[in-house]
Amino acid sequence: MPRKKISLIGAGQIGGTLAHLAGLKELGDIVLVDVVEGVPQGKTLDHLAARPIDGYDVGFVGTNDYEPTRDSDVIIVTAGLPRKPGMSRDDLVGINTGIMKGIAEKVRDLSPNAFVIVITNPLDAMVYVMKKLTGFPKNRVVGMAGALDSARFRTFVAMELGISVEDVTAMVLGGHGDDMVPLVRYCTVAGVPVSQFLSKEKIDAIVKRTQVAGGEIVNLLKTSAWVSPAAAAIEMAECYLKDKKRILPCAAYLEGEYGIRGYYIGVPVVIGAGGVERVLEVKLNADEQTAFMKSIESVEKVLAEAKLR
Ligand code: TXD
Repeated sequence: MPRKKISLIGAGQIGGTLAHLAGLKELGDIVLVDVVEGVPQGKTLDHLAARPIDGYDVGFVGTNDYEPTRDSDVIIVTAGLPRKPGMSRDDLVGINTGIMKGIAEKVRDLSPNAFVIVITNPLDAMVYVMKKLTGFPKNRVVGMAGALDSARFRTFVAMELGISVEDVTAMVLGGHGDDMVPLVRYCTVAGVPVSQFLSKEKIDAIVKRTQVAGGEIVNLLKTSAWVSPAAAAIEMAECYLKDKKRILPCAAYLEGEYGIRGYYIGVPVVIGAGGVERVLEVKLNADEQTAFMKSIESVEKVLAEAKLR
């Protein structure tokens, strides 16, 4: 069976890490695309030389042109500007929308059957632009945010309890912003509700730290995180390529689910060979519903300000 083709549009911090993780997992041949001459080409040579050491055989191509991306199976988009200290994700909407528009046309024309994972911020708006301008069905355009935010929530619970991250399950819904919704009620430690192990105060502190975890890193690194975002996107790509049918919180296009229509927002979905195969509707109590709707309002505001709707 011929190898799959994974094109990474944007060969920066996250793009380079995507390439490494996809290579290590032998998910397919990898095409790195960037507008900066030399960056995709140089990173490709670096990745090619890592293969003999870790023993994986995939192709890497670095290009400033889109032709090598033709007929990609998966396209992961990180092209755009990351945040600097003091910037909100929403501050990026203007310039990154313009970048998304250019990319969407190439994706539509060259890879009409691709599964597209958008990472670029502001995420819920950029994935909306990608779907709108490619014209792809909703199951083949998805945003990566909830998988990362949920991993951050799990990490902080595990750190607090001094236990393995493998034994913490958690789900963060809503927009990829400071008003995202970590669902405490559904967070478990070895299947047991986290409230049996941590006080409300501790849990509330972890919720807050999860909501601002991206900004915490930006303040330290002076740019966005890249390892964990890349890991989350590769987890999604692997679910698609291997038809794993895992349930992951992703920015999905809703058409009535959760009472929302016509927006991308973070909800639990099943990802398999059909892409976003199903949206799972979990029951929300009054407080969770209020927080979820507040998160939606933030997404609606960004789309309206950018005149995207
Ligand atoms: O959870 C999430 N979704 C977020 C997303 C987590 C972390 C970072 N988040 C966002 O991802 C961040 O705010 C940015 O909008 C993107 C990419 O972050 P990254 O850290 O990878 O940014 P870099 O290192 O600046 O890489 C972006 C690359 C850079 O090399 C540019 O030259 C390139 O994108 N770029 C382009 N490539 C192709 N085509 C076009 N038009 C283009 N414009 C810029």
